[in-house]
Amino acid sequence: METKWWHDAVVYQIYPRSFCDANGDGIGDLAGIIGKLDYLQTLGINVIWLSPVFRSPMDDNGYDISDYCDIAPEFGTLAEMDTLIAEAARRDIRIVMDLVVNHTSDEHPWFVEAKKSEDNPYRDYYIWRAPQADGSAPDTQRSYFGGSAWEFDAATGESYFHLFSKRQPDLNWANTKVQQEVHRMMNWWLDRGIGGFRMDVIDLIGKDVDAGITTNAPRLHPLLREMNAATFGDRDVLTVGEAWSATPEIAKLYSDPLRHELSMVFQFEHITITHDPVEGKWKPRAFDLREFKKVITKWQTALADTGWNSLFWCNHDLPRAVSKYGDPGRYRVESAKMLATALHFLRGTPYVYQGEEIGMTNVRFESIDDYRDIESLNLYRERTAAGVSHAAMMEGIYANGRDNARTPMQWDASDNAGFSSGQPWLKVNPNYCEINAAAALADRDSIFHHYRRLIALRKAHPAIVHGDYRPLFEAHPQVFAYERRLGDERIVVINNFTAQPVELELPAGLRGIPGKCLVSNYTPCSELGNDLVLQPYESFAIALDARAA
Ligand code: TEU
Ligand code: CA
Repeated sequence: METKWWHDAVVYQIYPRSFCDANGDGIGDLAGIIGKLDYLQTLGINVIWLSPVFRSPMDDNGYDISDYCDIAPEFGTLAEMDTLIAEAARRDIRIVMDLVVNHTSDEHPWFVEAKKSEDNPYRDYYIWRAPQADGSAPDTQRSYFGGSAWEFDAATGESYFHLFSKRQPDLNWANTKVQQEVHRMMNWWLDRGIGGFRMDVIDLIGKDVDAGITTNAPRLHPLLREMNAATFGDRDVLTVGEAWSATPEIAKLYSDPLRHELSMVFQFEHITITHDPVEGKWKPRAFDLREFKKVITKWQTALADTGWNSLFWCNHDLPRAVSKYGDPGRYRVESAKMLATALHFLRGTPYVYQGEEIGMTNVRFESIDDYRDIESLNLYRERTAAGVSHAAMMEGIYANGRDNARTPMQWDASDNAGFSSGQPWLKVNPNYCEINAAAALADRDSIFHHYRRLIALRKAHPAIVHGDYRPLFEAHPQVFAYERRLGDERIVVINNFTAQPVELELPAGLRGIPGKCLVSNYTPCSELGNDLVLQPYESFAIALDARAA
């Protein structure tokens, strides 16, 4: 497999609204990000995935774009965007933009035109259908944000399709004009020196509503190959597609270099195992380590020779990792470091979501009125109207609501956690006096410096990037362990996922093998003696001594 720059890269995701506010209006902005590039350079990341900063009425915080070639005034200007790209490049950091082309905002000129009449030249940029004879929606497709996926437009007597909010009408990708418009926009940004694209719900763009198919429809991969050929194919950039519906076989279709589609996809199987199969994420399901290990081993093994994995615990739609999979209380530091080690030694490109590197936690706001996420608010209304109790719905939001990830970045212990001198658009998590970047930077033993070490190790050890993956202790209910091997370089990674000590009997092949501790969240680092007693959330990686191994 040809080595690509993003094989040993580590990506840092920024949610601009919540990262850093430079002008005191309570909303994060590009100037705030530029001011923190040195912090990110110290962390050692090479890529910033920037969630949308384009002009938008912010119905879904920017995932509803009204102008793809301009910056939302609350985030800044195109000139500032160029400065961010240049200043990041000076620190060997590339900027990956968020490509949101399954839908636009209903304020995008294309949709404003399309709504004017049935024969408007832009009408077919979107998906319109006549309502049923009884006036009901064309079909029963639901929106992910609640309600029907069809919105009736009285002026033209037809309904338009929207898988997300009704202010996010879906584009009609069967229309070649739409394809060309998007390709033109993508090349416009590539010409400005960006490092690639994260592609929003890309598994939906091939949809065939008449056949009732939304994900993985037949024309999806041909569309991606055409996009590749028309835009980033001959440019050395990173492309990652968000694909909630991906299986390992489908992920290989996207990321097999011989197919000329994408670099990798975000798949979510290790996330949805914590969702109720029927009620979804609003009815949290306990995390089962053995189930998790099966999923990880499946993906590591299936994409061992073809394609490439992305590695992540959280993003702007998901709860905070330490709260979901670790312990946000007594063992917050140990468990956050363990989760980082467990993920960063796997095969694939790791993604760090802003605040993860300092162990930020979920939040429990008193009132539903403190929440801002359209998905949580819509589903709160819909589900409580359908009889779900306020308390049960709040537990769902506390566990899996998206605002958990969107509370302002905690920079220091000053007012508003140093995020803003104004009133933050979303309340700051009250634990910012204890959990903040300034304290983490000052503490050599902090989660921040642990991430720094992991990111540096990925650059120094080819086995972490290209080595084979071999699961260990597969049946163990508390321990997630595996080995990475490349030539005679062998690295063993052992993680206790619980607050209980674990006695571990090492297999013959590992017993007594000397090695060098690469990273550990306990000192001294454990050795591979005969047996091991792991402390709560203990986690370490050892490079085995090749002569002995
Ligand atoms: O997310 C797709 C998606 O399905 C999630 O929105 C949804 O929240 C899911 O329940 C995850 O828990 C992408 C973006 O990441 C998200 O922020 C946007 O809201 C959405 O698409 C629409 O653009
Ligand atoms: Ca601002």
